[in-house]
Amino acid sequence: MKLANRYWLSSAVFAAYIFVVATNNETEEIKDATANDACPVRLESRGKCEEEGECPYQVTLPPLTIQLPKQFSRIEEVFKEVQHLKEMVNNLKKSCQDCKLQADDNREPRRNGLLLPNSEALGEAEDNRVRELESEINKLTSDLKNAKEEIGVLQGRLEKLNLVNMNNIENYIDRKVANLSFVVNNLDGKCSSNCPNQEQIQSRPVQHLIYKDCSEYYTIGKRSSETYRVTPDPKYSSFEVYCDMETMGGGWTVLQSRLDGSTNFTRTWQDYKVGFGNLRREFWLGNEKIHLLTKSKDMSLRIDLEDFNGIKLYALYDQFYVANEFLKYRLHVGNYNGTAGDALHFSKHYNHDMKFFTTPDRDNDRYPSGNCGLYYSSGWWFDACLSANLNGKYYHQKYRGVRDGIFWGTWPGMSEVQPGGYKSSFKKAKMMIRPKHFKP
Ligand SMILES: *[C@@H]1O[C@H](CO)[C@@H](O)[C@H](O)[C@H]1NC(C)=O
Ligand SMILES: *[C@@H]1O[C@H](CO)[C@@H](O)[C@H](O)[C@H]1NC(C)=O
Ligand SMILES: *[C@@H]1O[C@H](CO)[C@@H](O)[C@H](O)[C@H]1NC(C)=O
Ligand SMILES: *[C@@H]1O[C@H](CO)[C@@H](O)[C@H](O)[C@H]1NC(C)=O
Ligand SMILES: [Ca+2]
Repeated sequence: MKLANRYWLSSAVFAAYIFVVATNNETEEIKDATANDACPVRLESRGKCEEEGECPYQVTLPPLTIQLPKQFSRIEEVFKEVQHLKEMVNNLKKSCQDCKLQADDNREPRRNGLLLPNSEALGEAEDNRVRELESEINKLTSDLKNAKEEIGVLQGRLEKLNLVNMNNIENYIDRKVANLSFVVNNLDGKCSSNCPNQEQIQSRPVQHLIYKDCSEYYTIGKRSSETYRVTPDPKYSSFEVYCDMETMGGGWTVLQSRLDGSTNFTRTWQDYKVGFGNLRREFWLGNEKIHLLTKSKDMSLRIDLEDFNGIKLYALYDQFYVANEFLKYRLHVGNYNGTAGDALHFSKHYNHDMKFFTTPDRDNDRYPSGNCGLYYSSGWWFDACLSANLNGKYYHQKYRGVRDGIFWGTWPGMSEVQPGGYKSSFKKAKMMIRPKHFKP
């Protein structure tokens, strides 16, 4: 109701103003016309009337009284009212802006509703509420700061706990494994001495059927590098492997091969577990098979690398064992010898020995805030993250960006920064094993 009233008043004032202007303009035009008519009464005595515009004259008009409609007497009143309204509107506008700022900070619907201005007394109340809200917000802000600090402290403690637990678990597992190996060795010894007949019966017919790895095929005279069927543990089924019968005397069971990029090595835990690719070209034999092969005998690992300049180097490890899936296919590698450098034990901070296997979908690495397998598109015994990764992407030449290619950190010139940020890759990589005491 009040609003409508105000609107009517403003309109009336506006109309009146227009009217006055129009009147003034008309009056002026009439005056001009009168002046242009020029000298209705002329005083000729001075004779100075030749020059135009300097004509002295005198007009006497009868007294004039204009009767204005009585509403005009209220004009002053109306102006005052308008002034008042204007001030009010300004006040409301100001308090409304405050409300808006407040609302942006504090999205509480109930408060928002109350902030709609609808009386003059509201201005002061608003100011008070604004101050109240301000102090409330200040309080909340400092509370939040305290909470954040507390969270930081808790996070730190949690990380410490995690580390402690992890170390405990690792130590526990190591002790258990050592114990189990000890027990198993004892049993083996007992069995071979207590049950010689049984073993002979078993081994005689078996000898021609079961070959544990490529070295046994070599021993029976096989000399061509080919795929052969091996049975490293009679409790599990046999499987095909590729045998290298040439390198350093031969008898090598090949675990991994890269040579042209025909096989994608960005794979899941399951793929790395059972193996993938083509045994005659590029492949990963499979962690389960690698475990069985390295469990049955003490194995040496040989890694052969060739870069795009035709340089060929190798790394030989006298000790190589991959644990079972329960132990996340943990790597045990040691006693380096060779020409390519010991990139698996690069430094205290980059050491792949005793690390779990990690794939893009299974994070067992030592990098707390991410998955190295995902970042480097590979399955590998990542530390945090790598000084070697033979399962990286296959690049046919130098590449830029993330160092997710095939990588061997101790390769000559590998760690030097190349112009343009280029990284070198490898043309060929191969991993293969042979019994430690094998003599070709
Ligand atoms: C009178 O009217 C003319 C146009 O009609 C306008 O240009 C002029 O500004 C007006 N004068 C006044 C004093 O309002
Ligand atoms: C292995 O474990 C058994 C039983 O848990 C225990 O009696 C034995 O002393 C342990 N041996 C070693 C070498 O820790
Ligand atoms: C390899 O496989 C991954 C995962 O399936 C895929 O994202 C990627 O594009 C593949 N790379 C190539 C070169 O095909
Ligand atoms: C490395 O291999 C070479 C050649 O087989 C041998 O002479 C040398 O003793 C080996 N070194 C070690 C540390 O095993
Ligand atoms: Ca991680």
